[in-house]
Amino acid sequence: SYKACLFDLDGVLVDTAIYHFQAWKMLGENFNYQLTEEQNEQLKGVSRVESLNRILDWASYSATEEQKEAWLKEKNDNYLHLISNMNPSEILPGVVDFLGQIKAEGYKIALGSASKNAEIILEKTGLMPWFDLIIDGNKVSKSKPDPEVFLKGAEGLGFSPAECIVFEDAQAGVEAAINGGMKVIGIGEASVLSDANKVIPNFIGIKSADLLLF
Ligand code: B16
Ligand code: MG
Repeated sequence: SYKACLFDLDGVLVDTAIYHFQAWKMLGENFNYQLTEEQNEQLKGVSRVESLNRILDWASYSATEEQKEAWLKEKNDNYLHLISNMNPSEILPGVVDFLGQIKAEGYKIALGSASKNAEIILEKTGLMPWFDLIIDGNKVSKSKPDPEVFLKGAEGLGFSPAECIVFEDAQAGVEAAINGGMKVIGIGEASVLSDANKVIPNFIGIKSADLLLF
């Protein structure tokens, strides 16, 4: 049975996707490109560098490495400004209740996020104390769907992949968990996350006992 729960951050615990979307849209103004919501969907769980590459590709814009570096910094500055006032009210519904239940049952809890800003967000929302281990974009070299972020989580907690269950909202993240040999619960729509073992819309009403049914 499961010993640990590995949580993605953006889209699972908090909704920072809206801030990433705004920050990328602001950046797109530099090269007259308007990012759509459908495209933003494809950037979920994807690293900052890879996201910029995809956007430049969609815009058919070829930038120098130097220009890309400057734009990565600009996007992150936009993003940091947007998340500067985040607070506990932005934790997604049902999350704190579920974390409390699994903690009480003795499950270990780790973060498995592509974001290099994960710790800032956990601090601002007050989620930090729940975590036994944080694996974020600063600790991995391969982007989801590579399983590195979740394998490091399992290993850091001292469990095998089969003892871990992953919660993910993005297609790339669901694939990462599967590639790592882990069970994965999709958060969102079943049509988008069809490879997940089960999909739930959010954590409202989800009990720690449900882990045994997943
Ligand atoms: P940063 P997750 C991901 O977070 C976001 O979904 C994705 O949109 C973002 O580009 C990526 O983090 C990198 O974030 O620019 O803050 O390093 O879903 O893996 O928690
Ligand atoms: Mg996510």
